[in-house]
Amino acid sequence: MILPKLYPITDVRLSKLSHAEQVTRLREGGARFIQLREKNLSPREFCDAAEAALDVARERGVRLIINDRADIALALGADGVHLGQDDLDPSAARRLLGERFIIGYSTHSVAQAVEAARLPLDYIAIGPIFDTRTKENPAAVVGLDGLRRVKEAVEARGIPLVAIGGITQDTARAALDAGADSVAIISALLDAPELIKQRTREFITMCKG
Ligand code: TZP
Ligand code: MG
Repeated sequence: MILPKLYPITDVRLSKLSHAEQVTRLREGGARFIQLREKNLSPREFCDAAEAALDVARERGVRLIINDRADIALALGADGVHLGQDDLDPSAARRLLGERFIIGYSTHSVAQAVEAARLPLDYIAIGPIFDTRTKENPAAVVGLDGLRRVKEAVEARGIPLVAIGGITQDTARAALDAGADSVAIISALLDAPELIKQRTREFITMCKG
């Protein structure tokens, strides 16, 4: 699977916008692959919000990944699910979803990434690369050196690597140069809602260079 270099993730509290509105603005800026991340709504509420966002995504040619919830991804026919270390086991998610769905998986160390390389995944995320205030109780910072080590460890498997955590316009290039195939970003895209489109464009331009 080819991942776009920019992988935005939604955050309703930070942006003060619905998931659908965030997808709209991110798409206007050029994003084509977006994760819906929701840590505050009930599963039922998240499913409703995701359905509305998926309508926007389908209309505009965006692939949508659902954070945490394979059941919601399956029920809505989203493009995939992103699982953490405590979510449904990726092999179980693959049995549930089949080959058509994208499955991504969060890792926080070289050891976890090596373990992940054996699983039926479409991409592996590693982070936090830098300090982040967006995630509650983040694991220890991995750093660019850690990212390089993870790349070396999983390279032979040929699986795309997503860097996440504290990445900004100043550091996205370094993360890509250290081996990330894509950078996943929340606050540097969303903390000023009126700038989402512009910042998305800027990130995409920078990631090309
Ligand atoms: N997983 C590791 S760090 C992180 C997640 C979800 C938060 C990323 O947000 P930001 O604002 O880009 O640091
Ligand atoms: Mg999770």
